[in-house]
Amino acid sequence: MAARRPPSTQRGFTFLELALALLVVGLVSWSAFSAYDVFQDAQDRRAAQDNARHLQGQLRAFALRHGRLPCPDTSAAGTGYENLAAGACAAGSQVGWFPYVSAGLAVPTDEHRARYAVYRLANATASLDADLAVARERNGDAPGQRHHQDVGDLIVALNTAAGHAPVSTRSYVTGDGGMAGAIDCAANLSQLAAYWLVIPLQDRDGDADRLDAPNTLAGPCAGGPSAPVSAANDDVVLAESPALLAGWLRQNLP
Ligand SMILES: [Ca+2]
Ligand SMILES: [Ca+2]
Ligand SMILES: [Ca+2]
Repeated sequence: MAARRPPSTQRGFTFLELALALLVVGLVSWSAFSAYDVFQDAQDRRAAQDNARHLQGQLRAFALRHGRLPCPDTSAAGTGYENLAAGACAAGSQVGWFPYVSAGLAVPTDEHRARYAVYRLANATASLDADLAVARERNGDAPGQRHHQDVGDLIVALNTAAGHAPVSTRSYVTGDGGMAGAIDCAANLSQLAAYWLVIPLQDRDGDADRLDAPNTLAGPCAGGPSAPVSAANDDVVLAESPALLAGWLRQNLP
């Protein structure tokens, strides 16, 4: 007589087991995706920081060559050209896009295209003029002389600006939520900026603008460069005070 097979221990998955298995698979792939997102975001931010430093290098080279800072590109579309009128930075142009084409660069994709502001406070007396976007003779060299309207005159303007208090109508940075005080453009004018650059990356605060609060398309205020990245703001800010920029230019005079 043939041995009777023992009853099979195999059986189908119960509905509960199946549901649990699917849940685990779902959780594993979700966490893999979020880890990938975090990694990708960190990479994007590092690239934007490199990009901002590269723009700073271009801007400083421009200053050495032209005796002024670039004039912003105030076109809505960001075509990459300085907003010049009769060869000089148009009055009132102090915030816009970085003028990539005028500075010899290609216009990057939207997420890497920098907002840019420059400090401009003109004065009828040349030695007191602090319009950093305009080349002007500020220390008495006659036309045709070697130092007529060169970087030395920009340094005079930067030294003048270094003595100004920040005001809400001209380029400045607010705090960082830490040492530099509250991130609040209205209540905390932390430091006057000779210029600032903001690379927007993604729209983190969901206002349909890649820039995130406190950065906006409109005003001369930028968030503190040392503010930590947050869930609501991934913008990369680079700013330089007049004193810092003057010091760098003095050390790198042609
Ligand atoms: Ca001069
Ligand atoms: Ca952003
Ligand atoms: Ca936004």
